[in-house]
Amino acid sequence: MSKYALKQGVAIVTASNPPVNGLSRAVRQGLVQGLKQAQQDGAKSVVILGEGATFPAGADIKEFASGAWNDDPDLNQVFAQLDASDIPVVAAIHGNALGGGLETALSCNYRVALSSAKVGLPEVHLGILPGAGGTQRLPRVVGVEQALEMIGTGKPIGASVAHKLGIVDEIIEGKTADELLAGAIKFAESVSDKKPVPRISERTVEPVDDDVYVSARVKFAKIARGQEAPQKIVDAVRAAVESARFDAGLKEEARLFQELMDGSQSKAMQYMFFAERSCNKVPGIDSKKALEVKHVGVIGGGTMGRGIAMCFANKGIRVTLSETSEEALQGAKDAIEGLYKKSSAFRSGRMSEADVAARMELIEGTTDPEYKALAECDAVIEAVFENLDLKKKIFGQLGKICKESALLASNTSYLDIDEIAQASGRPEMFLGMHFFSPANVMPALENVRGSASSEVAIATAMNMGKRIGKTTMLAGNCFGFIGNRMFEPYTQAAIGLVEEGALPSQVDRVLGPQPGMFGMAMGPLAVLDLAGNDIGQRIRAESYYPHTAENVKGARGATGRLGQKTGAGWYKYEGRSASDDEAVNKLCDEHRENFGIPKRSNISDQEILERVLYPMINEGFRILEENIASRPSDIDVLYNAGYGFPRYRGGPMFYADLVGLDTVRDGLLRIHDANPELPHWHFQPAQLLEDLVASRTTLAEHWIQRLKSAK
Ligand code: 3H9
Repeated sequence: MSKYALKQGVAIVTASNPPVNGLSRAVRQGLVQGLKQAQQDGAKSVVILGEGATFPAGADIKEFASGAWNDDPDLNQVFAQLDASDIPVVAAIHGNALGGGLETALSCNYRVALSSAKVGLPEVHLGILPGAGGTQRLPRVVGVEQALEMIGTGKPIGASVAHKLGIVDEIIEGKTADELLAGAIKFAESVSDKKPVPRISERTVEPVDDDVYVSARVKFAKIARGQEAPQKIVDAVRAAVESARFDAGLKEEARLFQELMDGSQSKAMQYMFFAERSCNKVPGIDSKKALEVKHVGVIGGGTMGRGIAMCFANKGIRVTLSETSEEALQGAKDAIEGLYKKSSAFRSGRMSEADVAARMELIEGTTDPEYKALAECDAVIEAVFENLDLKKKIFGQLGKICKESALLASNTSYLDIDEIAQASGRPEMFLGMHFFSPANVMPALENVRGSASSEVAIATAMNMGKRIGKTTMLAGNCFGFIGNRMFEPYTQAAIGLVEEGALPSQVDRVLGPQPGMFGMAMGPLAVLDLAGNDIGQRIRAESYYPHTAENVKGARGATGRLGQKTGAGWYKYEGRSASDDEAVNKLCDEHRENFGIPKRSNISDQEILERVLYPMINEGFRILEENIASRPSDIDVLYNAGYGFPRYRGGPMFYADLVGLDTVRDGLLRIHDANPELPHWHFQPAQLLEDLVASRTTLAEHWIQRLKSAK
């Protein structure tokens, strides 16, 4: 809804829809009514603002799924009325004027803002374009090039930049919403007699060379691989220049907007928007129970430990890094400093020498084998290599030395959390915290609850993830937890295809980021080479996964070729550039001969896609059956943030609904029938998948029902 008041002859219309004043139908109606009331009251000008902390941050995204975003009055109808107003309308911006919010402001005659405010058109991150005049009005203010940059990247800008660009007419001194309103009323009074009222829709756009559109297309294809919205944004902005009239441009924008709204990419990205915001909120866990963490111990200064230490130092949290010798400790610290200085933040000047020094000062060191320096830490994260006995020994000692309230966490990516927890002697304060390599860069954090982990421990670990800016979700304890357990059948299937005769580059091309392909950030075999093929072998040897025996077959082909670090794995490497290697083909020939596997030359892209993705999805269903993940959306968020699953496909579980659960189930059975030697477990449909196919229910519908009946 919106609120209305009249002060000193100025009508004040306040959009009110917490938490971000999204432009729901009620808010849209309120804006229209407010304008009408202002006319009836003979107001000399109108100020529009948002209640609480922000100007409207866009259309109410919750209305997209139901279609209510389109109900009368829709945003274009509201903006047509704003545009037609003879009384000057001033948008008073604080917080975030994003998407439909900025479009509201651009439909007003003037815009004022607090200096702390941000404005932007981020619709591209939802798989759509600004559909209420943003692609037509913004170029009329800032020119085509700047508009393409803002709309195509979706990055908001600060009020002072917006002022320089002419989006904001005046910056209001002050910090609070009250100061903004007072300044806006003053501004509104100063323009109330100015005639004619300025309208952005009446401005013209300066044409630009074709090159500008071409280079925008090339840039967006690179930074938003596989996404349709950025390319349509270029079309829409071009329409602002080439349409004979403003109305005609708006019509073209609406057409392109609807095409995107109807497509699967926008549905996936809107789903991800809410999934990313809910994954940190664990059902049944009260986040207020989180303990404060001011000092973190990190055990192990290898690649993972260094990255983890950096995550905390970046947020001003004190770290004590434990290594086995002074030399190793110094090596780790030097490496961390080197990483800071190689970072784009440092190279671009956003991080100064002094910033690096301040972070390095927060990272202390210890080489004491009894970890006495960690006794007062609020949390200790172990990041040594994957060896169960070593981890048990470390936590046995930490259990003796650390203060009682300390959270103890292992960064293991596969091992049994309960077994390590028991060794600590305080399993209720123990959790897995699975960071992804490199931990200072990768956005995902998979926390893993043990059978005894307390609510306090879980809330503390989830809160730590939030504080260090990670997309954090909670998994249950099993081999590989959510992420690596699903990754196992995925990579095994990729290896199996190579054994049968596909080239590694063929498999990776089908799954990978090239135009028109599936869109994973990297193909599975390239990932294995990056991680090191030895790691997977060792993990399988140590694992308690009940189906390991079936899996090992595939890994043999590349024995001795450890990946990028040795210059050869599934590919041969010159620097980082990979190419297919005759030696791998030979190894596979020998392997086929030894195991009597016939060589195939007709493996299609579609077969590759199904054989690699469906067993991964199937494992996701088992993970849900076993309550290892509490929601399908947690799996999807983890797969995007940790494994490079394309966000515009919504994650493996969303993707399963998209292709149809019956298609996935039938595909699994078909593959298994055609290849009976493949691991049965990977291709036997999970019970939950079978049940949903039988009841003709999507996974999303099933989960909504499940949540309702749990209430
Ligand atoms: C659009 O405008 C289309 C038009 O061009 C054309 C239409 C025809 N609607 O992110 P946070 C919720 S498309 C509904 O954690 P922060 C969010 O789910 C829109 N709900 O806070 C969360 O709920 P909960 C273009 C929304 O402080 C809560 O608010 N605009 C919306 O870190 C807090 O969110 C955008 O794409 C919304 N528009 O960041 C802006 N926005 O507490 C999207 C947020 O239940 N929003 N919620 O989990 C953002 O970028 C950030 O939320 C913002 C605040 C920067 C505003």
